[in-house]
Amino acid sequence: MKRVSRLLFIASVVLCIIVPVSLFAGGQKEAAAKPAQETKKAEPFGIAAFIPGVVAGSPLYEQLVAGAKKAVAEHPNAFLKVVEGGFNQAEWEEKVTSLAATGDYKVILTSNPAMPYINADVAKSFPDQKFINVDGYLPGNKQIYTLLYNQVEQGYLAGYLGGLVTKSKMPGANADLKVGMIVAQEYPALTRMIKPGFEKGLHAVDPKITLDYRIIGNWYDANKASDLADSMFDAGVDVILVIAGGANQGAVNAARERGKYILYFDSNEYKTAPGTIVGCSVLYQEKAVYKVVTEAIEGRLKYGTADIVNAADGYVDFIEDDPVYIKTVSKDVREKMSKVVKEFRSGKISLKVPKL
Ligand code: RBF
Repeated sequence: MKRVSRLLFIASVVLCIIVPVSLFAGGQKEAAAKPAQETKKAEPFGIAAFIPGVVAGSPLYEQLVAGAKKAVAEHPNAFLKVVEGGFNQAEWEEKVTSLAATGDYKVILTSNPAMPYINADVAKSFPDQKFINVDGYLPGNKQIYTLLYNQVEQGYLAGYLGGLVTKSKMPGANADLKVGMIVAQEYPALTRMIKPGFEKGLHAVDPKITLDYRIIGNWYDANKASDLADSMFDAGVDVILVIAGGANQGAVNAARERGKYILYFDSNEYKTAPGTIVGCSVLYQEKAVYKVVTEAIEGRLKYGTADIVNAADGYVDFIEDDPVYIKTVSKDVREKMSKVVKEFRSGKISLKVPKL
């Protein structure tokens, strides 16, 4: 018995040595057979899209995800993870830090004007981490690329249409010359670019137009947006610009019920409330994200740069060819609007971006 078990032991030791060695040799042979293919394969390029809020209902975040997905789909070595940071802004830095700490992502991609400062803080602890921050501005940080839209022009385009609508004979318009604006919260891009641009557009139509301006206090409370819109309509407002992410829907519903009008910002949303949304003053963030993410994956993006793009560059625009717009807005208004839109697109009119 003893001999048998000794033999079995020796046999298993021999097997243990021979089998893996032959497998290893086979593996080596396979590897040696396709070295060209191995070297051609690009390094994995991970992108974490950090959404400061939630994607659904926030036009620029929806566009960011769409643009990043498109760029990633064209590069087999790239992959994308979308992380929603939620509405507690105090938690964003910790969440971005956790993403950087994984070391899994070559780039952290994000969007809004508050994020460059958070990214810059996180960058100090992770010197190899790169950041792309669209809808933001921070020049001179070697780890961060930012792209700012000229929102003075975007605001002006919304304001010009708002002014034309409030002065028009369209069924929801009255004689009061009062236009509204509902925002989620205040921040420099809003108070120094968007709001002054909007007022400039209104006053280019008629200096007597007054602005009824209200703040919700967060980016999700659709009920509060609806209450604010109702009280503004009661006060004689007939058209409201909304910049409140997920809360926008409350104002849109209130306007629909009262036969009044909404100006939408950032994305083409005419079809979501035909007859109610009278103007969409947009940013082509999907196109911008697609471009810069492609450059990042291909190693061509210049970190440390802060670009600013406007209507003449093709990133700020007003949607005037949508059938819903053409059906909703009277011809005289559309013709006057079209003249101004063309002047922005050609660069004949351009507005300066202030210091933020
Ligand atoms: N826009 C949204 O649509 N949804 C959001 O949740 C949202 N959160 C923001 C939080 C902060 C701190 C800041 C500064 C901006 C936020 N924005 C949000 C606004 C967005 O960046 C942009 O200014 C507006 O969409 C107008 O273009």
